[in-house]
Amino acid sequence: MRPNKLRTLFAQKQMALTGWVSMGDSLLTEVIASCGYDAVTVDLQHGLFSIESALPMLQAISTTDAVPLVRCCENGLGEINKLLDAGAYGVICPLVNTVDDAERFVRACHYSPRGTRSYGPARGFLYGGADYFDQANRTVLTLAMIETNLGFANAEAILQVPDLDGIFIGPADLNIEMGLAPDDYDAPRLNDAIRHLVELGARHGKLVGIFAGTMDMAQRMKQFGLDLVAPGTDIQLLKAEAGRRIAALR
Ligand code: 3PY
Ligand code: MG
Repeated sequence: MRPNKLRTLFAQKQMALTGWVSMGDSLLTEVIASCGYDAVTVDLQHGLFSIESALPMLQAISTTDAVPLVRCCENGLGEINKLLDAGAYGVICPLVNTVDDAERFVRACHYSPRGTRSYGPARGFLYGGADYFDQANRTVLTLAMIETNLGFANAEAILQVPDLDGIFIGPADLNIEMGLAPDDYDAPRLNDAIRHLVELGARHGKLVGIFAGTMDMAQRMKQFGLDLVAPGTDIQLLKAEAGRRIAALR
């Protein structure tokens, strides 16, 4: 099976960068994927498109070397199975609050006996290779989002769920839960919480990723030692650069 390059980077303790596509368009996804990211995440939670659009987006990513990741819209076997069958090499699951949530997520991503993933890797074979079934459990990455007070309180236990590769921090939702503005990415409480989660990840030998809403935050996350950083969505990148060019020419 085609190796998961993210696993290689993580083994070498190198921070990986993921693009984040939420516009549901395969050409735009191909543009993002060709920019040099280590991975590209197709966001089915907040992306305004349905699962049918995820397939051409994953196909667009695989015209490049970027690893195809998805954020599922919820912790459900059906959608997660379809996305893996479509060739996703990693799943970021939103709103994982308890060990039970994390266990359900890990089971959805793994074939028996570890999990309940059903067999039918239609495009998994094409992207992954003929030995997909033998290697899939070891290849696909599972990242549980910590983005609520409850998830934060349970993070250490969640990190110890077997075969969960790590956590992915949702700073906007975590801010809201802490009574802060979603985009208050410089808030000391948020940054203390992130540092604490990074320490927990290191203690348990698990990965810690994050969405970074600003470049300042992305730089800070690099200093904090995050394993995986998403430095903005496709929409944020377009808006920022269009705004910058317009302002420069006015
Ligand atoms: C959050 O910040 O809550 C996220 O889910 C990032 O996409
Ligand atoms: Mg969120």
